[in-house]
Parts: sequence; C-alpha cells; structure tokens
Amino acid sequence: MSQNLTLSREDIVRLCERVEGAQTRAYAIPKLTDEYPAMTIADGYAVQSELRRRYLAQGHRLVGWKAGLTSKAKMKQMGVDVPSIGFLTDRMARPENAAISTGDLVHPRVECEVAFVMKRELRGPGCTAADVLAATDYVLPAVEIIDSRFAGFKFDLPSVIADNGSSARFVGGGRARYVEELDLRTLGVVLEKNGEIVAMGASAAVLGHPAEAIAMLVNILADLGETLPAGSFVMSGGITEAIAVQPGDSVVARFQELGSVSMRFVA
Ligand code: 0L1
Ligand code: MG
Repeated sequence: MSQNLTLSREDIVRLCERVEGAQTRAYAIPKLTDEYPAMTIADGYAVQSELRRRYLAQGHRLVGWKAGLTSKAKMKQMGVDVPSIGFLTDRMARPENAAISTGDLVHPRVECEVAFVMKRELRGPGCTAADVLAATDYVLPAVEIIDSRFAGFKFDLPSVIADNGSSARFVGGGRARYVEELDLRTLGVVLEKNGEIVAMGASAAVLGHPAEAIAMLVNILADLGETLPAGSFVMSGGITEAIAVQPGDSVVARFQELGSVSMRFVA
C-alpha cells in the first residue's frame, strides 16, 4: 500500500467487529472516518483483511474477489476517484432466478458486471490486462447486489474498503464464453427492473476494458501480500450506476453475447 497504516491492531479489530455486526445483522452504521478521520486506504484494507480472516475462521469459503468503483459513472455516483477491491465467499453466492431476501440487507442495489473465472494463478505487481486474458478460463455475465452498511450512503473510500466494498450477494448466469470469442470492450448491457429499462451501458465503461479492472485487482492483492488463485470467480465492476431494489422487484440483466441473468427480491 502506498499509504501508511494509522490504526493500531486494537482499532482494526474494533472496527472489524463493528462492520461485521452491521453486515451480519443488517443495520446501518456511521462511516468509520467519523471516529477515525485520519483513516487511510491501507487502514481500510487492514479492516477488510481482518473481516476476511474472521469469516474464513467461521467456515465461510473464499470463492473469489471483486473490483469495485471501476467506472466513471460509479466513481461519480459515490464521489470517489480510485477503484477498490473486496472478497467474495460462498455465503454471498445466489443461483440464477433466485428469490433474494432483502430482510438481511441494509441498502440493496444491483449492478451488471462481467465475471472472469481464472484457469491460472495471477500475481502482481505489474499484472497487465494481457496477463489477465491469458490466465482466464472463461467469462460470464453477473449481477452484483451491493449493500453499503453506511447510514444515508455517506462514506468515503477507506470506510467502503473496510466494509468489503459493499459486497453482499452475487449471481452469475447466462452463457460462459472464452475471451477469444468476444470483444470484451464493446459488450452492451441493458438492466431491466420490473420490465422497464433502468440502466444501460457498454463494458468499456469499466476502466476501458474489464480485464484492466482484474489486473488492477491483482496488483492491489500484491500490495496485500496475496495472489489471485486459479479457479477464482472475479467480478470486474459495475458497467452502469447501481440501481436500488426492494421486495417485489424482479431484475433481468441482458448482456450482448453473454445472455441474461435474472433474480427477484423478496422480504
Ligand atoms: O462494487 C462496487 O462498485 C463497490 C461499490 C461501493 C460503494 C457502494 O456501495 O456503492
Ligand atoms: Mg460491483
């Protein structure tokens, strides 16, 4: 990390317990920088790493990672200027066409993403989009259900990173495709909620090419002393802005060349 840690080990554990409580019992908390205004991005990742350690110790299985805040639309929506990463576990995965409960979420919103499944381990620093494409087994369309636990969506980058990049649920679906078969920069996506188009975009919105977002993720992992293992499921970031959902909503994300991903939301 280019920034330094300002939090003590005790502060990291305390903030991690605060975030874990908000995530597992679905309540909103003030952004962490209200209490720790000097908190850095490195501090945010220290809290996130402690959260990952605790969930894995509780039996959750790490299945992959996500890049977040990777499009200009998302950065503008959230008032930040640098992307982030978060981890994904088996407990967050939901099958296609699932009924997803909102009762255990705070502020659920959906976004359309291209997901990569890796056939080889990748390690940074210096990972490039070409390295990512060479190490990719296949890509598939996905919808991420993000859930910021910060009251009134008031947060900053260190707080969001500590909250695991708002990771909550994800659904993969559609058609798996080899990267050689597609132009991953120009894939169009249309997001429908209750039969109405609510957002649309093209995959180049994600740092110019979704593989760039995965390379960025691998390089951040290197800063954290981690690699991206073979078999990982990795989401490259929202192509459009995130759309709020509530019980009764049904959502379909239609991806050019990759098919669609559907789900509905229940109380
Ligand atoms: O997946 C993401 O782009 C992370 C979003 C983090 C902030 C939010 O909750 O919108
Ligand atoms: Mg996302």
